Amino acid sequence: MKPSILQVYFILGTNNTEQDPLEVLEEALQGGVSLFQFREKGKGALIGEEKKQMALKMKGLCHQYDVPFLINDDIDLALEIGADGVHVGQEDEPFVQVKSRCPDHWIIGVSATNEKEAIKAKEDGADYIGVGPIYGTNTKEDAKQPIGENGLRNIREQVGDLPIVAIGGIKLGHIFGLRKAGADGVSIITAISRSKKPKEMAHLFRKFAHYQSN
Ligand code: TZP
Ligand code: MG
Repeated sequence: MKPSILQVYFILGTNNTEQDPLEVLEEALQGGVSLFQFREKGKGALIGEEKKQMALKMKGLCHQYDVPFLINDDIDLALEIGADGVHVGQEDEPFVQVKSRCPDHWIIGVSATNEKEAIKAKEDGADYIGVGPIYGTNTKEDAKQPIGENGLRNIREQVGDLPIVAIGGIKLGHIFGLRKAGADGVSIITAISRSKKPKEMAHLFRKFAHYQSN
């Protein structure tokens, strides 16, 4: 996997926005996000057929813009609808088991909050790790203590060139520091999903991320 695909990694569930989630996603895609994850959990989350239909529509949109479509946790759904990969947390199905069920070409990511989890993810063959929460976040109810840019830097030192995306409370102004601390990109929910202008916001993220990579 090319690390640059992580530059602007947008994540969205239907309860992360007051607007129509499909409109928010389309705007984010127009703005230039590089990777997308459907993360449907928490209050009012869609389940069953409704979740599947939403996933199918989101996949369709992502593919119109040539952006890979990943699903959080739900490997069965990802297999059923032909997603491009999955992202799993530390509390989900063991990674090695997840990997054995997924097609070889899939992008498979794992969350890591500390060096031990990051090293294990690398050994197990993760394509990338989502490192965080870096800053405080209201989006994830069971989020751990923020690890800051120092926590990210320590993890980068341990995992060599394993692709890393930073996550948790990230705003535009954080990109420079996060790239410097070793992130290949930033993963964002709120800064785009609750923006009044998701397209413009996504575009700014892309512009900053791109600039930082040169
Ligand atoms: N994992 C760690 S923090 C987080 C997840 C899914 C939430 C990130 O959302 P936001 O709104 O960008 O802080
Ligand atoms: Mg999970």
